[in-house]
Amino acid sequence: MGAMTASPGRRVLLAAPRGYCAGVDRAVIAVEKALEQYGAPIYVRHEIVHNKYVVQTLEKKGAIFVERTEEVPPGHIVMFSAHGVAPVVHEEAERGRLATIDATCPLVTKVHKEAVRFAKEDYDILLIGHEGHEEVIGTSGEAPDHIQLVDGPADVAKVEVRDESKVVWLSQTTLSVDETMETVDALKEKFPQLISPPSDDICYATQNRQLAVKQMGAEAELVIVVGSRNSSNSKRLVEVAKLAGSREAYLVDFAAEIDEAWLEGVTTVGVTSGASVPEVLVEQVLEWLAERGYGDVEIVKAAEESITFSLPKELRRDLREEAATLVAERGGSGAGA
Ligand code: 10D
Ligand code: SF4
Repeated sequence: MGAMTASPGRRVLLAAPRGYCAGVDRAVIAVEKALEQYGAPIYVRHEIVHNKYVVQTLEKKGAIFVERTEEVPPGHIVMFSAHGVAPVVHEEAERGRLATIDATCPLVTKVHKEAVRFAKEDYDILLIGHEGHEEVIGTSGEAPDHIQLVDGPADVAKVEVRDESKVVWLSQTTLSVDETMETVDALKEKFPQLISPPSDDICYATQNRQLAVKQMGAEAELVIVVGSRNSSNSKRLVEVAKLAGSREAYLVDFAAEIDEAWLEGVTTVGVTSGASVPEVLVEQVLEWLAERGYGDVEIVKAAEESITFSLPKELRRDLREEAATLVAERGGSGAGA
């Protein structure tokens, strides 16, 4: 390997923006703050964000990740992940005598509210998203009788609605912008009166990361996206890079997963990361590349981001006390702390 070098011609294009979005930042800090304020364990329903490193780091600090609300013992605190939950999950927590902290991203909550509003007006809601993804499970749960999932353009043929003059589309926040537009075009062809969401459901962070990777995909022969396999927005970055012209694009959790063979005949390497990825992991990838002659780093800037969200309001209350009271009033073996 040797020292860090910059071999002539070889360079790295580094996407900006990349990595943490405002919703992820808020959710990760919320777990850390809950651990500080209330002590371990803090249960988290579903991975707080879809990143292996984040989950492992929080586990070491005392977070316990579960898939089902029922796994949390009565009298404990449970946090809901940034991807959002259906109303039935709040009911499960209530039945389980749990104090809750909701780390759902406000931009996911916005889509939930749109779903509730259009369902109230008795629209058929076509929710564009990936089947089985946590976010669409949560959004669909707001109005299961009104919402049907459309998983890409190929799904349009099977869509049926009750009244063609009352149809709206909504979407998951982390989709490919271009593929979503293809799906919407196909839906509009079928239902010309289809209405669009009042504002973009695909969030600013998803859009900006795709814009940046598109720019560098046109120049880089190889694009390395840092992100986990279950991260929808990270996976979309790999697809967008390839469509933009990069010969190859790969998703890696850690620098150690990069294969030397990917570099064969490559002069320009693009690097970016998903919205759930801490910057330290990108730094390690840049070091790995520098050790192999790709030490020149040029930023490819597609947008400026300054948005931040305030922490979940529940962090301002004494939740240990609340959880203990729930158990004292309604029975069940409590947290004992
Ligand atoms: O899979 P994904 O892209 O929806 O989630 P990830 O946790 O990787 O990134 C943050 C995005 C969220 C919480 C959904 F908006
Ligand atoms: Fe929120 Fe967008 Fe980040 Fe999802 S990707 S957590 S919607 S800001």
